[in-house]
Amino acid sequence: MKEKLEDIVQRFRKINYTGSMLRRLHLFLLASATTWAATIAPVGSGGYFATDSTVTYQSVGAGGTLLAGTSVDDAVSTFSLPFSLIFYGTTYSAGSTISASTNGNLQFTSSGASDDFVNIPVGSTAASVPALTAPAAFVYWDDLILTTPGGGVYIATLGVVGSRQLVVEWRGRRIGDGATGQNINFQAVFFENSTDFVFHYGQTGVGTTSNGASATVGSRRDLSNYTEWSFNNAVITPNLNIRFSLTNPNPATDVPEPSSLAMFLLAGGGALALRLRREIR
Ligand SMILES: [Ca+2]
Repeated sequence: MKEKLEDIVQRFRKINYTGSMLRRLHLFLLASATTWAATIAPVGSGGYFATDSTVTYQSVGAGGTLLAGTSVDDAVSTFSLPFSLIFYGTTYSAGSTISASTNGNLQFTSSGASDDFVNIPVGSTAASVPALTAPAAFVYWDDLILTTPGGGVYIATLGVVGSRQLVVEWRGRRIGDGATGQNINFQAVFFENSTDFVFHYGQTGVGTTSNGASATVGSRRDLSNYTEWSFNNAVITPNLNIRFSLTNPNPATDVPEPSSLAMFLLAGGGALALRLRREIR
């Protein structure tokens, strides 16, 4: 039996509503399920492309060894590399010494590193005090204080010989944030037999200085060759993972990849509309 025109109109409304909802759902999923992968190119030559992703943060926990002298405010301590690594084309052999500042950066020098708490842009010619001139990884350069319970810089070597990871983890808070407990932790990770390295963030603070709003993030060989991910910009959020690589892993930058589920739903909405057009003819 043929449907009455009224019934067809009712079905049209219902199907059209469903299609509209699917389109809205698709847009929602596109916005929420998309993993943005942006790449920032280096300034100068021989530098690192920095690309972000989201990876669940994992503290090294008890597996880390507290670096002596770092459970304080504004200090530098040195440690020995467990394996050879290359930073900006220079090889630092296993056993060689580099420096960690409690204010969130690594400096590839065995002496004279800076504990400056006033972060400046990666490529700034303004002088740090004391001078910060060595090649550096600015993991989260801010005025941190690592006197919180369990605070400090921790070193861990993970994995098996040949594919080990060196993890340097900071635990503390941003000075002046009104807190007493740890609300910042993050890592720099270096890989044996790879020139890549990673910055990874767990807790990223509280209040107006949180999420990198007063921090410098990037890497630098010198003032002509560097990569600046961010400066005083609240873009450093929990689980952010930034990989530094000598080659661009992501030539088509800033293009979000829709999830397959969203594409499926979009296709579903289109199929409904097609069916609708057939039915009302
Ligand atoms: Ca400090």
